[in-house]
Amino acid sequence: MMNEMRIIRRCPGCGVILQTIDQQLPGYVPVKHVDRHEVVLCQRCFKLQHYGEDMAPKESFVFDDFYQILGKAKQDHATIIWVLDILNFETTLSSELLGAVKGLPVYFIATKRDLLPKNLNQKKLMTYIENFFKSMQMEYVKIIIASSKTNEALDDIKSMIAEDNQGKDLYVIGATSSGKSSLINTYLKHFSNQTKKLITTSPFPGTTLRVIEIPLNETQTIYDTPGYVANHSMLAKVEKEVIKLMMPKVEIKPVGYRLGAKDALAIGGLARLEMLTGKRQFVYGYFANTVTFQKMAIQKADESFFHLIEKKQLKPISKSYQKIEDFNLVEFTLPTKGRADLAISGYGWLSFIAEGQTVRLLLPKGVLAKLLPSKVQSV
Ligand SMILES: Nc1nc2c(ncn2[C@@H]2O[C@H](COP(=O)(O)OP(=O)(O)O)[C@@H](O)[C@H]2O)c(=O)[nH]1
Ligand SMILES: [Mg+2]
Repeated sequence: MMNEMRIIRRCPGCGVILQTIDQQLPGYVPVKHVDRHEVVLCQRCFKLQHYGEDMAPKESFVFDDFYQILGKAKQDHATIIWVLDILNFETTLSSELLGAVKGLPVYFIATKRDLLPKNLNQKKLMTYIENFFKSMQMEYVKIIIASSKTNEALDDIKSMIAEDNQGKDLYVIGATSSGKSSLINTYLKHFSNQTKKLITTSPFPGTTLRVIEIPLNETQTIYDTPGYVANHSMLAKVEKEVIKLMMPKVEIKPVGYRLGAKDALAIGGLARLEMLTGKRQFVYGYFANTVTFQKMAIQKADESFFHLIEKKQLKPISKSYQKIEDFNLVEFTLPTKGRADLAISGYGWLSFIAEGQTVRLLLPKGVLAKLLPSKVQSV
């Protein structure tokens, strides 16, 4: 009958139109549930609500012989130089990791400052990093904000090595790609080697890892270590060509999108934001300038996102993450006031005005996202 009205049932979780036909398509519910219940969640939302914790990515680190190297550092009563990628350090540290250097003097060098907006208040940035370590109950000697590209804070690093740590060996540690080797190279370029000893690379005692030994004088050596791998980082999940597109090389220009409830935003072909509740606002993305964004409706988000991936209309796109089964949907409740960041490990972060709203991220399986205080935007 032409004028017969049919009630279309939607999932109260995400608004998708429910269907009982194709398990691979959005809105699928087994028919027995539609028949039996008044309110039915689509399978995707059902899984999210019921197995959310099991499916949510967890921190995972690959240490190889990292602890062995730290053991040697302890024997040597060495000084630790812990290099932090200023864009990404929050998701590459854990209490367990930080606990491993207990008893040794630790200097944190937050490098790659040149990649953050220039006009940013340096004092606030320092307070942000200090507060991070306070929240981790981590003690240290000093935090230095630096850049191996612009030589920022090179003098501080030089005097730290020359004065604070006379004669002590220095172990440069940190996550892969945090900038350890670049920092050492920059330092060495401005350091006149006073010894006849050579820079050598050797398998470290008791390990399979190659550590570079750089003699500074007759007694003091810098060790450039391979560090450890944050396996939950986007950097550990995608192919080399994608990493090249994904890692910022020049100052990040934040991109603002006006988003309200029911809006979604593709962040390249590697992530998608979904705003479930809350007032319309400008959400800022801090990603490499090569990453492209596309606004879409949550209701059609799966269709739109994977269509864009298929047509190669987003950047970057990974060969390993092309289908809905390759991704996880995770949910966060933002704080009730101030600003908040949602960091996607190894990729970038989103900055929100926080008002207790619910947001979701579609992420490659195994990639970690973390809710953080605002790093760059003042409250
Ligand atoms: N813009 C910028 N890039 C950096 C800086 N330090 C390191 N990088 C880049 O970050 C990547 C990893 O650096 P690397 O020193 O090899 O890290 P490691 O794995 O910790 O030794 C490389 O592509 C470097 O060019 C920096 O201060 N500024
Ligand atoms: Mg290195």
